[in-house]
Amino acid sequence: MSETPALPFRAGLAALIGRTNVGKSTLTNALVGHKVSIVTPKPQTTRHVVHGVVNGPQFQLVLVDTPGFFKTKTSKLVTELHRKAREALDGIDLVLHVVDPSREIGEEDQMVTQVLSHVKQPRILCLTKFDLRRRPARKAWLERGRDYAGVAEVSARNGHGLPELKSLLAGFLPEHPPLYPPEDFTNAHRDFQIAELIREQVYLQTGQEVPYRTVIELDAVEEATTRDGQSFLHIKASVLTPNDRYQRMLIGVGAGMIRAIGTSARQELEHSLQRKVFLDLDVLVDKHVGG
Ligand SMILES: Nc1nc2c(ncn2[C@@H]2O[C@H](COP(=O)(O)OP(=O)(O)OP(=O)(O)O)[C@@H](O)[C@H]2O)c(=O)[nH]1
Ligand SMILES: [Mg+2]
Repeated sequence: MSETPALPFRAGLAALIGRTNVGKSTLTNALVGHKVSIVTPKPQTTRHVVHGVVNGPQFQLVLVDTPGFFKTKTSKLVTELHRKAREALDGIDLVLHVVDPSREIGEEDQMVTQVLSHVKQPRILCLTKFDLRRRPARKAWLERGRDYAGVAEVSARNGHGLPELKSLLAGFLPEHPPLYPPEDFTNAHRDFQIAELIREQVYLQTGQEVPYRTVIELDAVEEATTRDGQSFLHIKASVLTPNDRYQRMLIGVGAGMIRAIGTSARQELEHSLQRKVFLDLDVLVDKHVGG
């Protein structure tokens, strides 16, 4: 009786590239099963490249979530984000071009398509937001799918097509031992994740321009104990912003804004860290914070 040879283990990196707001971070989180990257309805949410790890029976797929491409009058932040997205292509095994068929194909999509037409790695086209009924650009994207090594249609919101996408991507990974220990689901350190969860609330709770003029600084993260012996994490952080006008907006009338940001950030932090958190949040002017 002949034994079936064991399947080789596959591991590698897949970069999610696309226009801003298509759902790259939401898809990363849904595939990983943990929140490794923050998500908001505002463009240019992701500022840093984050790895999310998906472990399968015979593979480890490392997703590289990147800042989205965004066309605007060039600001330092946007140029920097584009550089990060391009750099994320170095040393990766395959590219997942994430697109949103609920929006017409625009200039930013063309820009991404053009950047990706030069990459040597296999490219997969992934249409997101399958749960939305109106997807006017679906047909046009599917036609463009001919130029890719594979096409997937998914919803990160209801899970449609996610197992199929995982298998599709895993098939393109090289034979390689795991890159991360099986218990890790991200390369991000705890303090980075804490600052990101606070930044997410700044994005969610403030108006159009404010979030882009902020940076979160962690001043201290300390173990502490209440008088009745309950342990908690004491986090002291500051929202830095370049001038008084933004500072006033962030603080809000009667400190209402910063209090709302603080309350929801604390709830998110407690959920993510699975423990009690005390968050002490300040708004400070730092003229070096740009945008
Ligand atoms: N209906 C629906 N909405 C989604 C889906 N995936 C993402 N979204 C929404 O799309 C918006 C943008 O999602 P993100 O994951 O932050 O998009 P992104 O591509 O990472 O954006 P940047 O980081 O700014 O480049 C958010 O409001 C998400 O809730 C989906 O599958 N279905
Ligand atoms: Mg993102």
